[in-house]
Amino acid sequence: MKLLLIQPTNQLAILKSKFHFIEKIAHSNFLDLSPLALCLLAGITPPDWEVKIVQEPKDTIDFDEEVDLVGITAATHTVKRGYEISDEFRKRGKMVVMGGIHPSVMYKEALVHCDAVCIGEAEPVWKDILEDVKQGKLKKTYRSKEHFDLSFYTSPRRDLIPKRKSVFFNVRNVETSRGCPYNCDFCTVSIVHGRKIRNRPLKNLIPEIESVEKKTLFFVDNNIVSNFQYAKKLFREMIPLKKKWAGQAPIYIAKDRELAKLAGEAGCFGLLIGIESLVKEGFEKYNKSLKNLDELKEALKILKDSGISVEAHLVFGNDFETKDTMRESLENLLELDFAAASLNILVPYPGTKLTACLERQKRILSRDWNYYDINHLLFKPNNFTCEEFMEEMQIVRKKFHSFKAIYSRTLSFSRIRPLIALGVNISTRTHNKARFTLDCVKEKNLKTGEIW
Ligand code: B12
Repeated sequence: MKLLLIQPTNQLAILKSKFHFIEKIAHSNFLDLSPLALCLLAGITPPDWEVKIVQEPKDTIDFDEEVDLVGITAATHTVKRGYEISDEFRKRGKMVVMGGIHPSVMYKEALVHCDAVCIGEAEPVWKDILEDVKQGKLKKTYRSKEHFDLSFYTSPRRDLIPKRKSVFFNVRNVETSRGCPYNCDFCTVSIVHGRKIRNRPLKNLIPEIESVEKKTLFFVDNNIVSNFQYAKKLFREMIPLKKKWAGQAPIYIAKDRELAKLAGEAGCFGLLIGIESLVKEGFEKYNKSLKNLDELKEALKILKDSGISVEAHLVFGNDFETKDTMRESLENLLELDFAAASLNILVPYPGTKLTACLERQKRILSRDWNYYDINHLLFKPNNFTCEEFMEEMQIVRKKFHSFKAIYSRTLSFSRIRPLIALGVNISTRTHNKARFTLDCVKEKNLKTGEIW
């Protein structure tokens, strides 16, 4: 039996990279991240199945390939391409199962395009799906009652990732935990992975880390230090492995200096940290543990002294947002010692409380999932017209990514992998330029009538 596993890309990204030279290079050569969900599926697939992994846009799909089952993973911004791929295979009589965060939340929509949807984690149901394919009695949906017990975690088949020469940053994704206890109104993570944190036993995780052939890892956990004691043990055991890694953590990691120091010693060179907002209204809304600039400055210094640079993730567009809060956020951002920043527009992902609220208020402007990529405005903002908000967003992004600002950040991080800081900043600057449009609003497919 033959199984083809596919990670689609975003359709707008394909389009942009056709016209934008640097986008094209960035897409194909800047970063090579392993498709963890697909490697995991391959790892739990019985040996009588031959498995192939295709990762867009680096690999090309052969729709005429002889396969018994196609599996497609998708987030919201990649799901339209996922549906397109699924439709193509089904036209040729192939069976398709979809999974991942978007099909899990929107399984009825997904079932218009595929034969079955795996709602939530695959591990508890994957063997049933394959068995049902063999028997010719695939069900429409598969959903496990319980979350997967991570002590039974099987190593992902990273050997199936096609060999590619990535110019700059060749990374393998690893996970140490699943679940998120917070139930943020804009986030979908707990819908798939649950609200209870589950950590992998170290005796199962450390040999996997050791076996990864690449030196650089990315820990995909929502929070690599969700359990301080576990994280300290993990970092101590990682020191002799001499890996380099980045991951995601809250800023309060710096509250425990020993933890921050151990992370650095274990090879951490970068953390993506959800700062969300840098104004008083935002600190309150997101209930952040560090509530003023001085505390943040101190935390960033502790991390830098431990050899860790921080990419700040901020969200703009909340109802409290005004021109003044956006400018103040920018000023504060420039004052703080971040190596990089992702300046995102709030996205009303399906299944979230935020979306339910905006829907009630009839403020959603587009349900074209291609635009659900943090670069597009998808709802009517509170204190702005769409144009005003986007103009302000341009100013914030442009100023943060001016060449002068990038140069001084790279200098500031000259002791911590400065080329990565430079690469990330240049690539974000390029993405911002290439992807920034009001197209989705102009489509007016779900206009509110108030703005246009
Ligand atoms: C690591 C990560 C990243 C990394 C790496 C992404 C990558 N391409 O590898 C980075 C930092 C680069 C990143 C970037 C972005 N990300 Co991101 N990311 C994550 C994160 C934290 C973990 C993803 C992961 O690998 N999980 C581990 C795997 C094993 O879990 P899984 O994918 O859910 O798979 C399981 C099941 O869903 C199921 N399954 C999945 N696929 C399939 C397929 C089949 C056939 C079957 C049967 C089952 C199945 O089985 C798996 C095993 O149980 C998630 C949050 C989360 N915890 O899920 C956000 C998340 C996926 N990202 C998100 C977003 C929005 C983005 C960005 C658009 C914006 C941003 N934050 O900068 C970019 C887009 C980048 C891109 N081009 O893809 C959103 C997506 C929301 C949505 N509804 O679509 C999430 C959910 C975060 C959030 N808070 O909302 N991301």
